[in-house]
Amino acid sequence: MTDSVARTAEIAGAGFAGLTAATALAQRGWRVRVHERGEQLRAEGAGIVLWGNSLRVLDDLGVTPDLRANAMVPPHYETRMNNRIVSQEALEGIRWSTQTRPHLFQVLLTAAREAGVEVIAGSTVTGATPDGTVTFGDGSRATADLVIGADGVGSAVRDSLGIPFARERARDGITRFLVPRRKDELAALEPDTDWDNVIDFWNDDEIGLRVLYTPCNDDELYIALMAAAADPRGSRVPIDLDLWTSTFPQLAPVLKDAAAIAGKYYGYQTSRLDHWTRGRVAVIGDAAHAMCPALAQGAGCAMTNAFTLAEAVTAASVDGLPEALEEWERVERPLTDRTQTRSQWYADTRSMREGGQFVDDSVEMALYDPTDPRRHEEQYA
Ligand code: 3HM
Repeated sequence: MTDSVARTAEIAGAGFAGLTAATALAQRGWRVRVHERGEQLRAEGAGIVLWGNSLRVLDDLGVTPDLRANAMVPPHYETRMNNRIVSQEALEGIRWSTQTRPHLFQVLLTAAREAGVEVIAGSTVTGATPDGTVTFGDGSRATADLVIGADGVGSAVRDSLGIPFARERARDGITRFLVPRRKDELAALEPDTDWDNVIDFWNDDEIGLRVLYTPCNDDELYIALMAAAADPRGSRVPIDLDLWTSTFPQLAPVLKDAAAIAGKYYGYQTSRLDHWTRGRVAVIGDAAHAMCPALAQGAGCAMTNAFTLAEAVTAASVDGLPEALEEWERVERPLTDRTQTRSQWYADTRSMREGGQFVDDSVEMALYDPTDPRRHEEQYA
């Protein structure tokens, strides 16, 4: 970027996508404001698995040491059916890490502020126009060279632009909790289990419940309880402790903690937009590509696309920015589309329960390096 006056960006949404885009832009000389409609700046949700693609983005932002300070790399991704081990994948050659969402959020928020981003809580973006005008809930407006809608699955920015999209709901959904590890109690129940592994507990009885057990650090455990939306007992919140402990007795101590939390059941869904950009406005993250969580790539794709967008617009001229956004979508979107399709296929078929799934197409995004300037040369063509 050679302009003497800093270019400006207005971003709707202080989630992982918005904060990643904001930090990458500010680090490249942009003047950036992020608007969060919530009164508090905090992460929703419990734990999160990150893969090589998003970890490389975090490397580039300079936050990897902060992230690692409270994250872990479990020895295996273990899959069980009716408590029998189906596979134990060491994920060799695949970079990954597990952490809590509040930790990732704090790391990104700190990086954004250090880069000079202004993050404004309680500021609701109600829409945007292709010329770079943003409107706010209080009736005020702002204009910028670039507007980003990182405002989630119900994106006001996307809807105000009238971008058509299709939404598909899947059969299953999930309730997520952050609870204490209770290592000693779990070890007492199953001494031979390596409770540092991620363990994907499936069950093939008629109702088909599943618990994904993901340790995030020494003290905190992320558990995700999956059930069909049509299953009133499995999808109930607070959780039906009798149902879940009778199906997964080895997890009783941590299920008890989960039962004390109100919880929210999220139905899996996929949304596909006709376009991710219009003029000077782009949408990223769940606003652009909500996906089933099977590959744990919702936030990962969001951070990947946020980063590549920041690089693409920085390399463009101010006048050429709308075309640069279209070109960014053209080159970056196909991999996200494939990741959505793959994740939805796993959700529809529940075939993760067969284990051994982190191969071939399923790790394409995990192995992608959005920071590699040569990434679109032959191997990804
Ligand atoms: C990390 C992770 N992996 C898979 C799922 C799933 O299939 O629902 C959810 C997750 O949070």
